[in-house]
Amino acid sequence: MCGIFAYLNYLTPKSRLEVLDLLVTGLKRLEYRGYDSTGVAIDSPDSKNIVMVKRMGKVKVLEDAIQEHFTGGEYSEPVATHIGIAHTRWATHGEPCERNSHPQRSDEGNGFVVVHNGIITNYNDVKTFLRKRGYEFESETDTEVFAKLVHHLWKTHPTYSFRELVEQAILQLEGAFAVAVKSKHFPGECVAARRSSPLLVGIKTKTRLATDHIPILYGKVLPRSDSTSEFMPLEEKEVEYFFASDASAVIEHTNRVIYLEDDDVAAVRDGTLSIHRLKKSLDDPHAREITTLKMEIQQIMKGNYDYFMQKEIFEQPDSVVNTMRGRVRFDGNAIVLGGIKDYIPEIKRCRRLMLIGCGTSYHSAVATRQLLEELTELPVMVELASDFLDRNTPIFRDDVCFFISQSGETADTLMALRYCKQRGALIMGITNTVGSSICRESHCGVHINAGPEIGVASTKAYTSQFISLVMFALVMSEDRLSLQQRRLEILQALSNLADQIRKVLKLDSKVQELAKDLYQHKSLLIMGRGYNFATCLEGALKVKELTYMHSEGIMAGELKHGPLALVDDSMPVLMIVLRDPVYVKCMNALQQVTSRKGCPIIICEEGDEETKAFSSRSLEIPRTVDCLQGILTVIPMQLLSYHIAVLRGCDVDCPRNLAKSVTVE
Ligand code: G6Q
Ligand code: GLU
Repeated sequence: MCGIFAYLNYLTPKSRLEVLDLLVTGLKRLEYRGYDSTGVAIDSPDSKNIVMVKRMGKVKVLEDAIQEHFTGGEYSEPVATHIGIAHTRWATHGEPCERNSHPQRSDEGNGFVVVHNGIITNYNDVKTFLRKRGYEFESETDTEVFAKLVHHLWKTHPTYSFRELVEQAILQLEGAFAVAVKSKHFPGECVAARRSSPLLVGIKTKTRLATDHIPILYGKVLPRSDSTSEFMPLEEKEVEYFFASDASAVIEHTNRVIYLEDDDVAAVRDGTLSIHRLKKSLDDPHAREITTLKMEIQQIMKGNYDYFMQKEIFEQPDSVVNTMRGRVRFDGNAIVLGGIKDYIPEIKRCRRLMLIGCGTSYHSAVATRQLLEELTELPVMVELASDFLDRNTPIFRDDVCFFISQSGETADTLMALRYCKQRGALIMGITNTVGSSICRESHCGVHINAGPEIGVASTKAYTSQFISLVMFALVMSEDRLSLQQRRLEILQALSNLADQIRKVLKLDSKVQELAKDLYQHKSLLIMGRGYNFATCLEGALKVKELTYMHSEGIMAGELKHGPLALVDDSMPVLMIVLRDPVYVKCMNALQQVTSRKGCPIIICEEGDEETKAFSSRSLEIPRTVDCLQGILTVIPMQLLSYHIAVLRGCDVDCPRNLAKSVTVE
C-alpha cells in the first residue's frame, strides 16, 4: 500500500544532503500510494551510525523537517558509497504517528532499519517469540518484528551475510509484503525482497550494462569474508541502484529496471547486484531480465494542471487513442489484440466469461457487460473480487476470467486471479501497469496503455479499460455475419471518440457552475439505467472518494422499489437520460422524480430539447453509439466530483483514508 524508495550510490560520490534530496523526490513520486506518514534513514556523518527522521503527514512535512535537522556542514561532504532508505506509509497496523512510521528499527542503536509495504500476518507469533528473548517493542506496527527478527538472527548467526539474515527472517514470516533493509553492521549494502507486494530495482551506470540479465542464484550464501565470485559480474564499477515500489520513482534517474518476482531477494554488496530465490521451483527462469522503460518523465509531472486528477481527465482524448493505437485499423475495420490473439479460439469455446475487479475497474466491467453479452453470445458474470472470494465461487476449466486492474497489484483482484488459476481457468489480465503482478501471472491479456495514472481517483484508466473490453468484444464477433453491421457502427463511433471527448471536456466551466450549486449539500443521487448505469456507480464513487459527500448510483428501474422515498425538493439528483433503447423508461423515471418536486440535473444528448425541458440545469453531450455513451457520460461526472472537491477544500489527488494501490486484502 505504501511507497518504498531506497538509493545506493557505489563509487559515485554524493553528499548526504544530495542523497536526502533524492530520497524525498522519490517519495513524492510514490506519495499517491499512501500518505499518512513518512520517514528516511541515512548514515551519520562518521558513517558509524544510522540517523532517521520520521514525520506524521505528507512528504512535504518530512522535507521541511529534513531541512531543519541536517544543518551541519558535514552533511554536504561527498561520500563515495552510501545507502539511504525512505518510506511513505498507509497504516495497517498502528495509528499514523511518528513512532509507527517507517523506517522501523531493530534496537536503540539502529543496527538494522527497515521500510516495509504490506502486512506480516503472523507478526504476533513472532513478537511473542522475540519478547521471550528480551526484545521490547516501541511501535504497534507489524514491521518492527521484521527489524528485530533480523537483529536476533544476526546475534545468533554471526557468520551470516546481510542477505542471508534477511532471507532467513523472511522464511519465518507470512503475509504479503515488500521490504528494503539497511544496516550499520553492513555499511554500503542493501537488501530488498518481495512477496506479493511490488518492488523493482533501477540500475544507473555511465555506459550501457554488459548484460541484460541478472542470473538467479540459489542455496547457501557465502560467508561475509568470502569472495564475491558468485555475484553478477557487472563490469561497471561506478553504479547507482534505486529500489522502488513502482517505476515512477526511478524514471527520472534511469530507464533500466528489473521487476522483482515473489520470493526474490535482491542484494547489493561491493556495488554488485545479485538476485536470489527463497525457494526453487522447476519453472523458475535462470535470470531476471533488465527491462527498458518507455515511460517519459513528463508523463508523471503535473504540467499546467493544478492536480494530477485534472490532468488525467483532460488527457482522455489522447489516452483513449493510445489504447486503440496499433490495434484498431479503421480503414480495414480490423482489430488485433496481440496479447490475446493466440487464445481467441480457446476463448470462443469457453463456458462463460467472468469479469473481476474492484472499485472503478469493476465499474468498467459493469459498463461493458451488455455489449460483451451481445457480441460474444456468451454468459458474462461481473464480480467484485472481494465478494467473489468470500463466496468461494465455483470456477471451471472452461471459464475465461478477466482481471481488470489499473495498478495490476490490487490484493483482492490478485487473490481472485490465483484462485481461478488454480482451478484451471484461462486468466486474462486487463491492466495499465506493465510488469505488475496481475500482468505477470496472467496467461494472456491487454495492456490498456493509458499512461501512468497518479491521482488516486481513477479516471483515464476507466475509459481505457472500457475501450479495451469493447475491442475484445469486437474481436470475438469478427466472423459473425449477423453482427457485422453492429461492429461497423461501433468502429465508426470509436474513430470519432477522441473528438467527442474533447467536446465534452469543453463543458468544464458549466460543470464548475453546477458544482457551486452542489458542494454545500450532504448528498447526491445519480440515476440512470442500461448502458449508463455504470456511469451512475462510477460517478457516485468519484463523488464519495473525492468530496466525502454521500452519493449513490441508483439503477433507475429500481427507483419505485425504494430510492424514490429519498426524493423531495431539497435532495440533489442527477439523471442520465439518453436517446438509447431505454430512453422511454428513463423518461418515466424522470417524471417520477419531477412529480415528487425533485429538480434533477440532466445529462442528455446535444439538441434534445424535449428532455432538456424537464429541468433548468442540463449538460448536453454529443451523440455516439449506445454502447459507447458511457465513456462520454462519465466525463462530466469526473469533472463534477473534481470541482466539488476543490470547492470543499479537499485534497484532490490524495483523498483521506485511501491509497492508489491497495495491496492489502
Ligand atoms: C477509484 C479508485 C479505486 C480503484 C480500485 C481498484 O477511483 O482508484 O476504486 O479502481 O482500488 O484498483 P486497481 O484498478 O488498481 O485494481
Ligand atoms: N503494515 C505496515 C504498517 O502498518 C506497512 C503499511 C504500509 O504498507 O504502508 O506500518
